[in-house]
Amino acid sequence: MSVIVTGINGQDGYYMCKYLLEHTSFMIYGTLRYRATKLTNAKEYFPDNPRFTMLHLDITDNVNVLNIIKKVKPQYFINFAAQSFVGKSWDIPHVTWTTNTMGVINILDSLKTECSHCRFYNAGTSEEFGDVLYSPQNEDHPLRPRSPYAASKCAARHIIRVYRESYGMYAIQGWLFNHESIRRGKDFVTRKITSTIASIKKNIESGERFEPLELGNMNAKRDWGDAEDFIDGVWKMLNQDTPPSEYILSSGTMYSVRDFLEECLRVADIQWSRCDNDVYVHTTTGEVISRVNSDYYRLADVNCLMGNNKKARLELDWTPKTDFSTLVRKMFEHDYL
Ligand code: F7E
Repeated sequence: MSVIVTGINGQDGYYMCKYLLEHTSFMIYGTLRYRATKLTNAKEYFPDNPRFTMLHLDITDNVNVLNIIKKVKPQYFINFAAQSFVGKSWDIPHVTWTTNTMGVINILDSLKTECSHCRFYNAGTSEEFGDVLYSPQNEDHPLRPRSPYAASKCAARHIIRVYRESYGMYAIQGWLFNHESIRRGKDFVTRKITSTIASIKKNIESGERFEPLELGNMNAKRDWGDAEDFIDGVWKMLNQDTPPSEYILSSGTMYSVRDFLEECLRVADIQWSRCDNDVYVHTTTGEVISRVNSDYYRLADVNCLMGNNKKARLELDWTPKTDFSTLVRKMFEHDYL
């Protein structure tokens, strides 16, 4: 019995493999695109675990997808491979679409032909709701994407439904609201804040000068949860009695980028005052800790997102465990070590 998890270089792929190794007895095939990464690096991920195998897989190559599915014949296929950086998706719309939409078609079609009993999960996103009509958003909220990234995920959602309904496949795409961890990439705003504030804190302590943190839209509000909590919800979504349903996973709370920064400064015990235009100044030295740089603004941003996770709580018995302050503390403390 085996599971394929794509995108193990990313936060979600890694935590999914970890969860499955701890909670199941399946053979886990974790995949990542061929770059210069050697497969022998598998040891870095799950040292000496005989149930973990690392494979190269590029989901944009349908031959590659078909061959891996023929070889592994998985019971579950969990796709976290994606161009997941919203801000970058305007610069690389083709890569975004090819990976996030065409890649999904490649997987669906190979599963249909070679492994139609396999249960398929694709990573969906709150970004699909985009220009929201009401808050909190539930599963019935219309899809109103604001970025090439979000549009690619909406298209994937539609084609997954088409395959589910046409071929009777167990194929679903949950809506995951923002979820963070110590493995989050440093281009995403949460980890950018915790890693930069951690290094500023070290500079303050050693009496050295520092470069300020630079951020974009401070008013953007997001529903930030803990990635490890969400992985459990994904596995529950994959193990429903058929026919499967699609669920929102979210913390159900909403904070602004400004709130995240201020919470991180509190956790770091850095004394600050906020001046006009969101300039944050260190009280003792007068140095600028953080300021706005319009280069980080998006062509169209989603102003606020907050998920209603009631359906997942009731039907999947899923509950997010980590609150906002705990999440910020966990990420900051890791980066400060
Ligand atoms: O931005 C604002 C930015 O890049 C959050 C991905 O996992 O979650 C993630 O997408 C907000 C936006 O995440 C900076 O404008 C301000 O409003 O951390 P982010 P995201 O775009 O919400 C969803 C659910 C996904 O599916 C995605 O794959 O923060 N913001 N200043 C900034 N954002 C960044 N990155 N950098 C800044 O300096």
